[in-house]
Amino acid sequence: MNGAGLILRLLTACEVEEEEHEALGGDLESIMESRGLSEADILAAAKTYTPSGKLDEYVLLASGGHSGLVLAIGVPSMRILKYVAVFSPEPFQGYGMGGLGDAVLYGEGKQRGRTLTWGDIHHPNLSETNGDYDGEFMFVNDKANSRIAVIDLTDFMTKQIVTNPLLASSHGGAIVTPNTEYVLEVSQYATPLGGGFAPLADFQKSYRGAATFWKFDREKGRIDPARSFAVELPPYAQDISDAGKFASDGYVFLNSWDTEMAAGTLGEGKPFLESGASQNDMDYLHVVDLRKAESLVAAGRAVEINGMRVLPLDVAAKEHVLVFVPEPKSPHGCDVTPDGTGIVVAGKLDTHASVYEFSKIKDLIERGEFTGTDPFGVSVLDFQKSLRGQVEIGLGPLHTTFDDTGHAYTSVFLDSTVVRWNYTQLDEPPVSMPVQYNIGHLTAAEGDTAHPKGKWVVAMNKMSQDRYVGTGPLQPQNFQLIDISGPTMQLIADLPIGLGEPHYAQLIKADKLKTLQTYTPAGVNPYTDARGTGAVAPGEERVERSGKKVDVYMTVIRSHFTPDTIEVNEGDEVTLHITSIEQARDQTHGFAIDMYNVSVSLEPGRYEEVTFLADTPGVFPFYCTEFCSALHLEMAGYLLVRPKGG
Ligand code: RUQ
Ligand code: CUA
Repeated sequence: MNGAGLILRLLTACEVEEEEHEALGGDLESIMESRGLSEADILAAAKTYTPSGKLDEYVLLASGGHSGLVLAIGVPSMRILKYVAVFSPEPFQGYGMGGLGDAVLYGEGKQRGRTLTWGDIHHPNLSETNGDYDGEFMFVNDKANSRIAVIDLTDFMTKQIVTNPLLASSHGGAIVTPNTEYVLEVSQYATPLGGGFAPLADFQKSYRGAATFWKFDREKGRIDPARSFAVELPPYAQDISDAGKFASDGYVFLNSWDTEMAAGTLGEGKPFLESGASQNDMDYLHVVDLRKAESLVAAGRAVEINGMRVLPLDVAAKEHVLVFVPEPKSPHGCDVTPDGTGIVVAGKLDTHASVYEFSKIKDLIERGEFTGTDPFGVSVLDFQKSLRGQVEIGLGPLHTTFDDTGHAYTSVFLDSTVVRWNYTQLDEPPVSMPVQYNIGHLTAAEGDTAHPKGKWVVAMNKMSQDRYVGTGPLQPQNFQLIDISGPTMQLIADLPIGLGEPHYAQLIKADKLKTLQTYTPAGVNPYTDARGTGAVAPGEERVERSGKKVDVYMTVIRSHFTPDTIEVNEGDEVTLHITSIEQARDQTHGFAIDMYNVSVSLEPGRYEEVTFLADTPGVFPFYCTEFCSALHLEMAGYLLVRPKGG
C-alpha cells in the first residue's frame, strides 16, 4: 500500500470510530437504547457514579483471602483504592522486598521458625471505641498459619504480626472487644496445642482448640503477647466468633461444627470429615466469660504452653468460663445484634436464623440450670430456653449484618440471596433478593457496630460465573453493592475481585479515617513512628566504611539520589539508609536495584533501610520506580561491586 492509500485507510477507520462515538455520545435516550440500558440501570448508575474528584462516603476494608492482602474500596463508587500488603510480599509498597517491612513479614511473621510468604485473611476487624469503629487500627487473621496482623490506618501499613504459639489454623478472628482491649483468635482445625504429634486415633484425648485473647496496647498500637492468654477448648472445630456488647459485654460467642469429633477417614474407611462432622443435629455455641477467664488467669490458674498462658479446659468447664448452648447443625455465622441483647446463629445445613437471647443465657447460667455436660465436663444449656426465636431464612444461611431500622440481613449460600428480616420482634415476613452467586459474608455500613448506618450492604459472592468477560477458568469473586435504603433492596453495582477469595469486610464512614499525607518531619521510620536511626538531612549524605561493612546515608528528592554512585567490594555487607526529604503530597519515589531483589517505596518523608550482601560483582543500576517527575528516568545511579582482587 502506498502512502496515500495508508492515509486514506486511517481516515476511514477514524470516520467509522467517529460514527460509533456519535451513537454513544448522543442524548440519554439514545445511549440507553444503544447500550440496552433500562431506567433502573440509569438510576443504579446515578447512585454509584462518582465523578472524578468527588470522594466516596464509605470505605470498604475487605479481606483479600489467600492473596494475603487487604483491599480498600470506595463505596458507593466501588473503586479500588489500595491493596494493603499484610502476609504476602508486595513490591508497590516495598513490603518484603529488602526494606524495613522484612522484619515484620519475615521476622515477626515466622511461624515455628519458618518463613512464610502468604496468608489466608478471613476477617478484617476495625478497632472500636464503645462498640463503634474509631478508624485507628485494623486487625486481620491468617487462617492458614494462625497469625494476627495489626494494620495502622494512619498510613494503611502492616505494623505487626503475632504468631499463635498454640494453634495450627485459626478462623474465628480477628474479632475485637468493644473497646479493643482484646483481639480474639479462635482455632479452626483441632491439633495438639503448641504443636507436637499425636495420632488421629487420639483425637478426643490429645487434640484441642483454643480461644486466644490477644491484648492490644492502644498507646503503642501493638499487641502485647506477654499480657495475652488463651482458653482451651474441646476439639469441636470452632468457627467464627463475635464479641458481646452492652449487656453482653465481657462475653464472646463462637460456633463449632464438629462436636462429632470426626477427623476424616483416618485411612481406615471412616467417613470423610464433611459427613462425619454432620451427624449430630446440634453443635455447640460456645459462650465464653472473658472477665472470669481474665481473673482466673490473673489468679494463676493458667498453664503455660510455648510462652502463652492457657486456662485449661477442666478449669474453664468447672468455673463456667465456658458454657455450651446447642445450635442447629454445622453453623457458620455468629453475629451479636447492635444492642448486644441477641446472638444470631445461622447453620449451613439448617434453614433458620436462630436468635439467642443473651439475658436468658445469663439467667440460666446464674441459676445453674443445665441440661447436662459434654464429654469434657462443659455445662450445656437448654436450646429452647436460650432462644429469642427462629426465622425461616432459606437454604444455607451463613452470616448476618444489621442496619439502623431493626433489620438483619443474612447471606444465604445455596439460594444465592440476601434476606432481610426483623431481628427484634421476629415478626415480619423475610424478604429476599437474589445475588450472583453463592454469597459468603455480607456487610452493611458499620453493620456490626453498636450504631449501624444502614444505606448499603455489600454482598461478597464466592462465584461470578457469567457476570464478566472470561479470563480463563480461574474466575474472580464478585462483590455486589445493594441499596437497602428503600422498601425493596436493589442491587446496583458489581466489582470483580481477582486476587484471592475475600471473606469478611467492614464498611466504615470515610471521615472516620484520619490518614497521613506525608511523614513529617522527613525521616520517619513507619514501623516505629519515630525518626529512622540512619535518617539524614540534606548535606549529611555520606558513605561510611568499617572493614567489610558499608553504610550509605542517602537522601532522595526530585529527581536524584544523593549519593548516586556507590562503590563497594565483592563480599561487603551494604546498608542503605534512605531518607525521602520530599514533603509534597503524593510525591512518592521508589528505590530498586538490579538483581538484588530490592524494591522499597519512599513516600514523602519516609525512611527506609536496605541491607544486602554484595556477593555478585558487577555493575548494578539502581533507579526510582515511580514516575515522579519529568526527569524520573534520570533518577538513577550505579552500584559498582568490584570483584575480589579486581
Ligand atoms: S468465612 S463465607 Cu467468615 Cu472464613 Cu464465612
Ligand atoms: Cu523518583 Cu521517579
